[in-house]
Amino acid sequence: MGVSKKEIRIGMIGYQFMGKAHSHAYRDLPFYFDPKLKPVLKVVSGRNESAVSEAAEKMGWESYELDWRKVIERDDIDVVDIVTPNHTHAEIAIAAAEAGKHIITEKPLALTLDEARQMYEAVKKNKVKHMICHNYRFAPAVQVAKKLIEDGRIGKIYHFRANYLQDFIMDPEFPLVWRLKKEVSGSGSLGDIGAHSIDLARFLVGEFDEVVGTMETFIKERPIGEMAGGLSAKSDKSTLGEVTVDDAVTFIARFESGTLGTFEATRFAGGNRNKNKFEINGEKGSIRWDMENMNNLEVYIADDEPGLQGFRLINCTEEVHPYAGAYWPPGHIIGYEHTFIHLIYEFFNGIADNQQPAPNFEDGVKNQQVLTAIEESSKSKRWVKVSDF
Ligand code: 4PW
Repeated sequence: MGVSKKEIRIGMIGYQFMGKAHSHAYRDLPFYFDPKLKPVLKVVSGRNESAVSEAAEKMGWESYELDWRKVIERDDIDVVDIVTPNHTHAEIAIAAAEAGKHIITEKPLALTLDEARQMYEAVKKNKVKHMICHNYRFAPAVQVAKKLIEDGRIGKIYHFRANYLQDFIMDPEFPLVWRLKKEVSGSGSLGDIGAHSIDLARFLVGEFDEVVGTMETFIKERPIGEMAGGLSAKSDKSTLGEVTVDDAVTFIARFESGTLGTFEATRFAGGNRNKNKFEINGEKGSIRWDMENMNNLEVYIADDEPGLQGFRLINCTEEVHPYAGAYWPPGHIIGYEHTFIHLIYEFFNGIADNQQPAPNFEDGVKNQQVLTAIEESSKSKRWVKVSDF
């Protein structure tokens, strides 16, 4: 028997869709990787006792609490994980930081840019480590794209083109869930899925300079209802309420590097369940990625031999591909849930090494500045500088 590893004790606030993804990551992380700290699933919290106790039992949490404040007060908790709707992030994160807990939160960082900044100030002041769950950065193929760019294989980047397309609310009878209420979610497609494209763009291309965009709400009223796991929902269909967020957003951007960006985030792209994709065109080549085929990266290198030019398909499942070697032999693919394992691996190693991993609350604030600029542009119908916010 080796020396036993130092533990890291987690308290998770919330337990639904993202709670399931995070719980799975904590459980599987030590199975595939050798993190510097061993996760212990100490406590999960939620307001509905029968639902939270069932979730605790099913997902392997040692205990549950009915009030998130109790989790933060506990001495046996090192990390607070926030997987609740967006309007609760700031209050929980600031209280957790004041209590000296490290924090991981779902995206977008907060309801507003102002709240996001307060969260970032709180983690800096209390010197705790922090991360935001932009998990798609951690797909091995996206990491390979990053390396190709950093190694100069694509050269100067001219275009970043991203679409994040979903269709789960196209039915007008899909209820008015929290994701469709501005006071709970902050925005609609923009912050829920557009924020991921913004994060991928910042990761791969760099900072945004200015944006111009337009947002639309196609279905203005819906039956009152609740999320019911994943992206499904249930409703009573008798009462209607107003949808106060965007169903779709389209925007273009200029990056500080001179790259031009073209973006679309919508929940009205029928047939596209979770089509999160980007294409990058540079002076020496191009790169394409699509979440629904997340193990593959398409790469075009302009100085390939004439006659053999075109996009090559790289299945990023080999030992040489970031994170992939921890799993299976080449060609044995991984999935959505594994991106969370990689993110949490970096988080725990960062805590152990006293290094701040990314994406973190600073990235969350920068992302939220872009979201705010797009909303402002959609209202004013003009180009908006991201640094104005
Ligand atoms: O990553 C996506 C999200 O940010 C998820 O697949 C679903 O859509 C859940 O929230 C958004």
